[in-house]
Amino acid sequence: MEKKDGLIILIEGAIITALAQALNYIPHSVGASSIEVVYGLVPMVIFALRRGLKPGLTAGLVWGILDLILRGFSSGGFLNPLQGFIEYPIAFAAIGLAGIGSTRVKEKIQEGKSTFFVILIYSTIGFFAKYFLHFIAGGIYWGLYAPKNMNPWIYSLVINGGSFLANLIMLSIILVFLNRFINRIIKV
Ligand code: 218
Repeated sequence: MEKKDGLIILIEGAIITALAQALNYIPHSVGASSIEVVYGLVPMVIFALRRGLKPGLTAGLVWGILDLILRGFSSGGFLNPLQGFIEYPIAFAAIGLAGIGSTRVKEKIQEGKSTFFVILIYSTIGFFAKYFLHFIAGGIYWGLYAPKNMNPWIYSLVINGGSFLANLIMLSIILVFLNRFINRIIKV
């Protein structure tokens, strides 16, 4: 890789991170629940698949720090330093795990085959890692918000498992709309 390529990846990552954060200002809770649809997850996993694991993890990490500063402290998403660390920098970085599928997706593009399911599978890995961390944090720290008599871990499973599924559905729908362009977006 040339020095120039690294700079282009860095700039691309900065633009994707800014876009992902801007999308966080579109209302995204499901009904009155704490289940959330995070539109920025889509550009983030696409970036991870396009540029690979390390850029994906890094962009996620920066997004997490940005969201903590811009929204976390003021929205009540930050409860204490360890919880904040797990649910923002770490959980957001975990989205970048989708990048382990970068080579596989590009092989599919090269073979002229559909990339829909490979993109979905590797995005699922990133989404799952993120919401698994929120699930753990939820069971430990968010039990107070559970309906009376509901076990905190069940509550956390409903909210974070629900968010995980809601985001997978949202991604699938957007992938259908992006069908004609997605390979050109991922191919470098
Ligand atoms: C049950 C429960 N409620 C709330 C949270 C906190 N949480 C969940 C998902 C995503 C984020 C990051 C900001 O979008 C946060 C802080 C939880 N873990 N569990």
